[in-house]
Amino acid sequence: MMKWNKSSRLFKTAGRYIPGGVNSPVRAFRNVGGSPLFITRGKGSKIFDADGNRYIDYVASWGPLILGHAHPSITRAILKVIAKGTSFGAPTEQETELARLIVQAVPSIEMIRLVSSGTEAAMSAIRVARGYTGRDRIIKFAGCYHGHSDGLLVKAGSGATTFGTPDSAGVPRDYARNTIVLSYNDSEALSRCLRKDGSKVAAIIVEPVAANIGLVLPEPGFLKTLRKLSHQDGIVLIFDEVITGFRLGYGGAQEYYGIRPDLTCLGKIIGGGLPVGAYGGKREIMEKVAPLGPVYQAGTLSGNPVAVAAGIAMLKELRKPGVYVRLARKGEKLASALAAASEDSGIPARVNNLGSMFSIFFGIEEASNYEQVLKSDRELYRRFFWAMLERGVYLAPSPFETAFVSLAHSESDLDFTIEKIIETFRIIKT
Ligand code: KE4
Repeated sequence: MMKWNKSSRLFKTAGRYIPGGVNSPVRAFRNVGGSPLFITRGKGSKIFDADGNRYIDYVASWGPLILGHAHPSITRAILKVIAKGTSFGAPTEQETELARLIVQAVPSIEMIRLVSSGTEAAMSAIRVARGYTGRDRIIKFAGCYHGHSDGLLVKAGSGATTFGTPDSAGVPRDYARNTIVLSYNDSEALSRCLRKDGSKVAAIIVEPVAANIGLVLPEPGFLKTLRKLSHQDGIVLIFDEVITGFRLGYGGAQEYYGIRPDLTCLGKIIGGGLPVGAYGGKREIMEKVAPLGPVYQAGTLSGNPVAVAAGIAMLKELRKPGVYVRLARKGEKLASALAAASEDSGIPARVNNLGSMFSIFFGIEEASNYEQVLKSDRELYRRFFWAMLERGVYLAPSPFETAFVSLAHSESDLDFTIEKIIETFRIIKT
């Protein structure tokens, strides 16, 4: 049996100085109970906690670690630059190199601004869309999460749903008034809304594959309808690819589904595990961004040389041939094992999988929007989570997150995980 005394002690101490003992709510294990593991190191597909336990990691720092932990090329890239200084507050050649790599990888991006988080990327993209169109309204989809800026914390799907508080305290009422929230995959509701308000809407922001309510895929035609209707009304279509960017393919979800948004938000993977976000897209829109245009956005550590070095190393690894085929095969192998375990054990569950991402929703058959996902059996997920953790498999401590496989997950990691899935389904049934 695993022991977690050291993590519990560390958690108690952390709680004296940091709200909830964590620097981001979802890490607090509130949705699965118990106290979080304090991680001391990671290597490849494994992470190790303060009590010396080892786990196969499917959280991957919530997405960035697509190559696994402490990948040698990333570590080397960081070590190479760090001795030359960590930040200058001045342009560096490497920032242009990372920007160029992203522009080459994502056809809809003609120009891009680097920031330090996905929240900043989404918040800034919205502001540019408003500056470009002169309109105030935005449309988002229930369950989609775009970071914690005020206007987007309206039915956020990630931490907020885990906490059952779709709107956050502290967000002024009139901010939410400009945010219209529709149901993901509901093209009908979207066209009704645009018939009424289309001319007032600056932007539609969407996760092309929703990954903050667990993994929920776009239904055939949904993204195409988004593109067609937004184009008709002169609305800026923003793909929030903070998770799917360089995860689903080197060109992200937009390449996978063949849709060209006007703006794209990126984060996570492009920083190689360090803080990098970005927003970019059509030149005529991005030219509105200061100092070129009137839309202000800034950041002391934007394009930070150390973070950018990690990001460049990451993208150079990901553009190697065969990477995404190998990642998808690993994801599919685990997803089908989960579906088979549900079938064999008679425990109803819906497994969604796309490439190296997957989620399991207990007790429901359909998981194609927020409302359906909320009906899933959280108690059963909690039991599943702990049974897997005790067996050395670290899944997301919330049913409203997505599991990620990395290139570092070996065949034996996958086989071990499948063995534990089968064992766990046997015991959670009781
Ligand atoms: P950050 O500000 O956390 O870098 O990115 C915000 C963000 C924006 N867009 C999407 C689609 C995202 O998924 C996120 C952040 N994702 C969450 C979990 N899925 C990060 C984990 C956390 O909040 O601690």
